[in-house]
Amino acid sequence: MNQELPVLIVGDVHGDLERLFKALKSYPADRWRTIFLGDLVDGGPFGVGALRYARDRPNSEVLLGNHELAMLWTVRDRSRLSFWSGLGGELHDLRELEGDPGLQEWMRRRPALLKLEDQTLVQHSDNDLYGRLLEPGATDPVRSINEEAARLLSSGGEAVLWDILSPGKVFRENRDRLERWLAKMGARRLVHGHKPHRSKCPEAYHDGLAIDFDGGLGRYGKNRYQRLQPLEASVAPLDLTAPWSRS
Ligand SMILES: [Mn+2]
Repeated sequence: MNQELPVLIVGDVHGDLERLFKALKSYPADRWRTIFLGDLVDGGPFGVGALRYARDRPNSEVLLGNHELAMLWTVRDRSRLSFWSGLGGELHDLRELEGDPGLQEWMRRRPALLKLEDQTLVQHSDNDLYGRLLEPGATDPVRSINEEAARLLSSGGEAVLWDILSPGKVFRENRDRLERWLAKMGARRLVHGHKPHRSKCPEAYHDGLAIDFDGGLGRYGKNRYQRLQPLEASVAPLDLTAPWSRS
């Protein structure tokens, strides 16, 4: 990973590979460090295609979203099928993933969180429940949470993770919780996806302490994803969206 490259954030894709290609056209992979916020699958027809594309894009990192989790859960336990279908799961994508153990294994190792060099914390869901995975007294909280998430994903602990990854809008409604979470993680600001905003660019709130990059990129699925916001609402360079970080 070339950490000298400027950071490009990609919000929730939800199976819309065509719009993802279009959004990334002006950001060549060799010139950007690309961070996908998770939820590449479900809601649209090319979820596994989008996952593979993100996996294979040079200089890229992919975070675990609640939809990747739900899909992995369904692969392990077929009785989850109707639950997952209700989330927008595509049966052809499930078959594709079932036939690709290597991709499953790669998905199970996706980090829940990342912390960038400028102390930006990056995670899929906008809540502090990730803290449940933190081992008390851990010297590296991000690593501790990621290790516990990986352990749960490889030992049938999907239900625990689901309760952590599915709630959203926690920080929008409670700035104190955001500030406490950032302090706990030793971070200065948060970048997340998961809950679609309505702006034309990634939506910063609480004075830029948090930025939501879920700009409803996917054209399919639920109504909230059919507003056809500009691609720039979901895919954008990090620093340009937070003027305070350049000071
Ligand atoms: Mn999500």
